[in-house]
Amino acid sequence: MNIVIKNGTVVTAIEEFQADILIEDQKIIAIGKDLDVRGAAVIDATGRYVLPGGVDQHTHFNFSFRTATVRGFETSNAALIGGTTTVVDFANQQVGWTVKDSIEDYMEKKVIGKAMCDYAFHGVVFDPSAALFKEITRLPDIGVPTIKLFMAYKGHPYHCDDDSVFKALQASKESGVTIMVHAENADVIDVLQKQLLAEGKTGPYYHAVSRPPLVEIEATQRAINLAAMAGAPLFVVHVTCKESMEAIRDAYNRGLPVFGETCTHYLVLDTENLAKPNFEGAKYVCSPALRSEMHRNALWEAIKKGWLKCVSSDHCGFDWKEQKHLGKDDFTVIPNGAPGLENRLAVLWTYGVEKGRISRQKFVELFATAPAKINGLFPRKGHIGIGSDADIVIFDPDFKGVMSVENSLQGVDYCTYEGMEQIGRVEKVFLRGNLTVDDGIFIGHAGQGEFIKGQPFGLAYQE
Ligand code: DUC
Ligand code: ZN
Ligand code: ZN
Repeated sequence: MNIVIKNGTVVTAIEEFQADILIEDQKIIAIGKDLDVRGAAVIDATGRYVLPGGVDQHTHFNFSFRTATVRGFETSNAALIGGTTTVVDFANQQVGWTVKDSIEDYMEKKVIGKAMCDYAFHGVVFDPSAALFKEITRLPDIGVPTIKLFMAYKGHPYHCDDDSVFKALQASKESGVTIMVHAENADVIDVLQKQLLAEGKTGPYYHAVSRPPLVEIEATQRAINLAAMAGAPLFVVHVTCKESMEAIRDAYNRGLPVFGETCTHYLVLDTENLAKPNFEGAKYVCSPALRSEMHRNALWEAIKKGWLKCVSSDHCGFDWKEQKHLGKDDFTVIPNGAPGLENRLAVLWTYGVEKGRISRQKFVELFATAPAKINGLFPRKGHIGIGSDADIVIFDPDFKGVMSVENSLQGVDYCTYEGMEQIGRVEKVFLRGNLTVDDGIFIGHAGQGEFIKGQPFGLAYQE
């Protein structure tokens, strides 16, 4: 049966207007006033904003840090109650395997039958062999036009050196693959970690001390130079500090195709969270580390002005009690990562739109449209337009509450934003035309999420 969403204010990345939206066979087929909607089920959105379903281009449903592994796609309904209908998840290459086989294996064992939101993938390099660099050119054939390299994490299986980053950049450009980097200087972090531990500085706060802004700034500048030498576009993930952002902005202004994102937690949390007593600080151990208010303000300006392209969650769900406590006596073994998939809309709306830092249009761009473009999913995803998937959020702007682990679907024993004010609420969500959240409650089922293939030559090749 067709569905019509009536009387709402439709918000896109460029405008907002009063209109009805007609949905048929998972797609938006008409937008306007006085549509012929005979026979359609009517959803009344009076007093509500009608937003495109969010695209979170940075989730780790599959990540391990030493022995600890994150919550998987069994918790992907958390995306939906948070207004995100598509995630682009980091799919790790297995050592000795192709990226293609690794992703197929991941899908078969951990995604299909479990995913509740739609999903696409970035590859993640674990085995930078000659075969891998050849394979990069073929990744678009499997609908994966992006691949990430970790410049950080010395001694971990996913650490990559400059040799690998440069070769990946060289391999990427002909076939429109976007190289993403986690930019931190692995050697300097390793030295600082060892020195701090030798001085008996073992608590979570020293995570930030071992990863000062300059380790990120240096690696970001290096990655930009490697990309320039390779003549390839570059996308820097989770940018946290002013000078890294400025390096990206200035490179772009010099004519280089260099782009970046930031993440929700870097906009509203800071280093002081890591100093919380009773090992609470471990909840905020993620990399790069949280920064000061000066950097937060610079990031808000950057997303408003378009110097950083989108805001992701870097969702990475390790429990505090069992998993973060592995690093009780040594901050270097605290699993890196924090959950946030469910809170991305609430944080951006409450602390961005409601505080007057960004417009509703900019919100939609950062939350849905730009990440869809970066990953070759636009205009199918991230947009309310004729022919787009009917991924639609009906948003109540009048709700007032707080963010909490209570009622969370993230499957993690804490909320990164516990107790913080929340204005507005995701009331209903349609995933390809199917009502999957109603009155804020998930009503869908495991396995309803579909694999969405990304197209090559995304935003990093276009802007
Ligand atoms: N940083 C995190 O905090 N978690 C996952 C991976 C990463 O780079
Ligand atoms: Zn990272
Ligand atoms: Zn990440």
